[in-house]
Parts: sequence; structure tokens; C-alpha cells
Amino acid sequence: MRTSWLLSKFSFLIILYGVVHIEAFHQTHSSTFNLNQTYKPSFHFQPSKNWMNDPNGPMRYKGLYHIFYQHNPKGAIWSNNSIVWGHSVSKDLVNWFSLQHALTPTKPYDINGCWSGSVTFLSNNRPNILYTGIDKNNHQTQNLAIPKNASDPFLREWIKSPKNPIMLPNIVNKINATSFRDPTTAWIGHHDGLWRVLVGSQQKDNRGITLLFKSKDFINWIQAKYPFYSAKKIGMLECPDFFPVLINGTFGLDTSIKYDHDSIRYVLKVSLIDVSHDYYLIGTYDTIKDVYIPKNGFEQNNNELTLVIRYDYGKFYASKTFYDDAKKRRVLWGWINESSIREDDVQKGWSGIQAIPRTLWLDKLGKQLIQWPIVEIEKLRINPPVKLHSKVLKRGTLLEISGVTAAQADVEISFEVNDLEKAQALNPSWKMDPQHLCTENGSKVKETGLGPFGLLVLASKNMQEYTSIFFKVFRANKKHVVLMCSDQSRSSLNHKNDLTTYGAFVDVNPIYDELSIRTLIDHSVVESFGGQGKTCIASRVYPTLAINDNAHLHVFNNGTVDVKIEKLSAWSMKKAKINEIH
Ligand code: DQQ
Repeated sequence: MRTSWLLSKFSFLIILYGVVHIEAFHQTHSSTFNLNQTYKPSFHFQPSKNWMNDPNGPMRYKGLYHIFYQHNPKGAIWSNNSIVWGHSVSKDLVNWFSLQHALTPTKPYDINGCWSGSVTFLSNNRPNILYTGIDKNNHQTQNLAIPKNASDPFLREWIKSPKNPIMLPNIVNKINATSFRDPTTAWIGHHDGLWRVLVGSQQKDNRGITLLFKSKDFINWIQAKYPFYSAKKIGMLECPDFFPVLINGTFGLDTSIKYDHDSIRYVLKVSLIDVSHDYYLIGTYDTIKDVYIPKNGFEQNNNELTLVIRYDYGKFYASKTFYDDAKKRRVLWGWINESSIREDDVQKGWSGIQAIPRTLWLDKLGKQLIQWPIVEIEKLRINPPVKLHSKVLKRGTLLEISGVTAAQADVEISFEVNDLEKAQALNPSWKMDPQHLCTENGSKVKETGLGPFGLLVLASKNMQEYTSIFFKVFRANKKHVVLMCSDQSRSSLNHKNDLTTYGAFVDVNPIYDELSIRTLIDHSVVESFGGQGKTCIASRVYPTLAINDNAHLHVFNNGTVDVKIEKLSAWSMKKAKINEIH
């Protein structure tokens, strides 16, 4: 007993401090089908078993990264009264060690669940958790928890404040007590020294709102008269996130620092429960009047949301960022749900993963955010990669890229396209919905024009199964429009899975810009970044044949115009150590 304890502690130290950082690549090259193992990612974060949803309170403290997460320790499906805060730590954001649960339902104000929240560092540099508790009447309350021992870098134990609950829904604002949750990281106002925090909510008329609360001492909070942001008809607005970004530069910023307002913009992200997507707004923030003025917004057009941008056009929800002071960057975490049926999740014994953390900054034109997998993930790449240079892909080509573990890989590809005048014209009668265009223009369809061309991943030997990530270029007046698709429709012979095709436009000009895709393939996850991180699409797939060694990787061009692969690099990926049971 004692020996195994010692061994587990020792391997923990190895993982965290790299004393003897051995990362042997132990991939089980077995084609045996086992629901639990076959679809288990090798380098995406997840608990050792059971259900996980939102990332909570990400932070860096005393040299360690922490991630908390919504977790049902009792099973592989979400449960409305047993959600706890799972907790893991890491030295590098890649390998993770699981700790005891940080928050569990124990008090009258959270007896039905410890729901999402965030961490704020107070002036003494101590992390404080604000989280939503579900009380015995299923009403939502905001609560405070502090570390029991702040000198412990693992922050294993948390104490709930005796003053809890510290924020309650205010009936005056027509707020329903079941629509009042997910506090953000708080920030300080420099003119008045008051803390500010946002809480997600909705009004009875379906108006989504973020409520603003202010406090002097982080315990007594007063709700501001007006919501910080609101938009009609968008419904409950969950997991708000609010942070500044540099207009010129890729460094991240801490929300509580005073900045020259001409050099920054503010991002407000909201998760809309009605559509299960994360949207963000970019704008300015009057710190004195506490008014947020977004440059874009939610506008309802034929019942569709326009003028808002999504972090990801596949599966990605309830995301949250944190400022990493070690690398001066802002890092985004987001939950990727399963696409399988409940029975399969129960059989797998687990459900839900986190996307690879993404570094995030404002694009040079200020119109959108750029997202890129944290650089640390590259240490899992097995060098040298398989490479291609200046390779023309003639119309109708399907070319296998061999020498890569295709079920566990990182692939970067960039294309050069000429003959832009041969791009198919966008028909004005078409619905300008990229997801719809992708569904209509599946990778298989050969038609006139530039594309579809791209990657074919997790493909079975005889192409009974594959997932394609591809571009199609259209002509629209004097411009070109670039469509990026992730087509799951043929990803699995098991048609009980959700096989939806995802799509989005990429804000690039194919005359000057190369068309690039980076795809992280991890057994049942395909996470793609188009246009160097301008458009992201995460998807879940469950092939039955294209598994482990039987998965193949290809490049293809099914358009009628030749394209050139400027460069391709494909790496096999090592397995990360993530919450392994010791
Ligand atoms: N998940 C949590 C809530 C949040 C929702 C409950 C978003 O706090 O609103 O598990 O996925």
C-alpha cells in the first residue's frame, strides 16, 4: 500500500517537474474495438472517467497551471444534483495530474450542485473562487471559496465562505432564480477601487443579459442598476467572459491592470444555451460609467444570429480564458461535447473533453480574434514530420500521406491557388449560410471550380469512413469568398452518431494569402484551425474501421482546377499523461 503510494507520488513528481522526463510513446497498436479505449483521446484533457462539461477557474499559481471542471463523479452523463468541481494541475498545460475535488455540494446554498465559476487573484495574490451554487429549491446563488492553505501550490483544499451566498437573484430586475449563474473573473476599477464581476442571466421576455455586481471587499456585492450587456431574443446567456486585448500585438492582458484605452479593445464572450454556441463581441469599455460598447452585436435576421462571431464553428461551449503571467498570453479553454448517443457514453464510461488550450489575440484588422493551439502541445510531436513541398494536386487527386500515426497526429498544410477566375460564382439565390454551403458542397462532390480540396483524416482503407476538412473558393462580385468545412457525414458507419457537417467562412484573400489548415487528430477528436487561426472547427467522430493503426491520412483535390500544396508537415503525436489513475 505504502509502496504504491510512494510510487504514485514519485511518478507525479516526474510528470510535474520533469525530473526524469520520460515520454515513451506507448501507443497500443491494437485494432481491437473497445468503446472506452478506442475513442479515448491521447492528448486532449479529460478526467480518468465519467462526465465532464465546462472548464472552470483556469489559472496559474506558484508555477503550476490549474484547471477545474464541471464533473459528475457518479456517471458518464450530466446530473442535475451531483455536479462537483473536478481539479487537475500541470506544469506544462499538456500533462495533467488529478487532485481531489475542489468543491462538492455540502451546504444548503449548493446542495444541488457546484456549478461554473472563475478565479480572481485579490491584491494579496491569493486566488478566490466565485461559483454558482444550486440550493435546495434549485435556485442559483453566487458563492465564494478560498484556499485552505495558500502556501500549497496544489491548492488541494478550498473553504467556502461563512458569508455565502454572497449574491442572490434580484427579483426587481425580472430575473428568474433559475437563470442566474456563472460569475466571471472579477476586475478592479482604478478610479474607485471596487471589484466588478459579471453574472449570466436572462429576463422573462427572453432577453439575454449579463448582470454587473460591484464590491469593496469581495464579500458584500451590490448589483448595478443597469445590465452590463443585453440583447433581445437571445435567451439565457451562460458563462460570460470579459477581458482586454491589445490592438497591436499578441501579448495577453490582465483585466485588472490599468491600460491606455487607445491601445486596447475589450472582448465579451457569451455562451448561448438556446443554440449551444460561444459568441464574442469586440468593443470598448468605459471604465468610469461601466458601459460596454461592442462594435458588433446580436441582430436577429430571419431568426438567425448575424454580426456575431463564434470562437468555433463546430462543437465548443462554455469556454473561459485566463491570463498566463508566465508567458504573457491569454489562454482559452472550451468544452467539446460528445456526438455519440447516451447509451454509448454510458458504455464508454466517460463523456466530454476539453479542446487543446488556445492562445488568443486580436487580429491586425481588429475584426476578430486569432486562436492557436498553445505552443507546448508541439512537444508531443514526433520529429521529423512527414513533409511535402510544392506539390501540385491535380483535379481529382487523392494522395495518401503515409508514415504518420493517422489516428494521433498534428497536420499543417498550406495551399497556393491560382486560376482564381475559375472559382465557382456564388449564386445570389443561395443561402449565405456557410454550414449549409458545406453540406451542399461535400468533399465528394466534383463540380466546376476551385475546391473542394484539403485533408481527409481518419479514413478507412477502402474509404468506407473518413472525415474531410477542406476549402472551397467562390467568386462573389470582384471578391473571393473562402469557405472552410469539416464534413463528418461519412466519419462513421455507426449512423447513430451526430454526423453534422460544420462550416464557416475564412477571412482571407486567396490572391495574397495562402490557404492553410492545421488539424489535430486525436482518435475521436478532429480540431481544425483555418487561415492561421482565423476560423476554428472542432468535431467529434467515432469511426468503426478507421481506428488506431487502421486509420489513414490523405490530401485531396476534388475540384476541377489544380491547386498546389505549398507545404505539408504531418507529425505523429505522443500520448500525454492526463489524469491517469495511479
Ligand atoms: N454548465 C454549468 C452551468 C453553466 C452550464 C452546469 C454551461 O453553470 O451555465 O454544469 O454549460
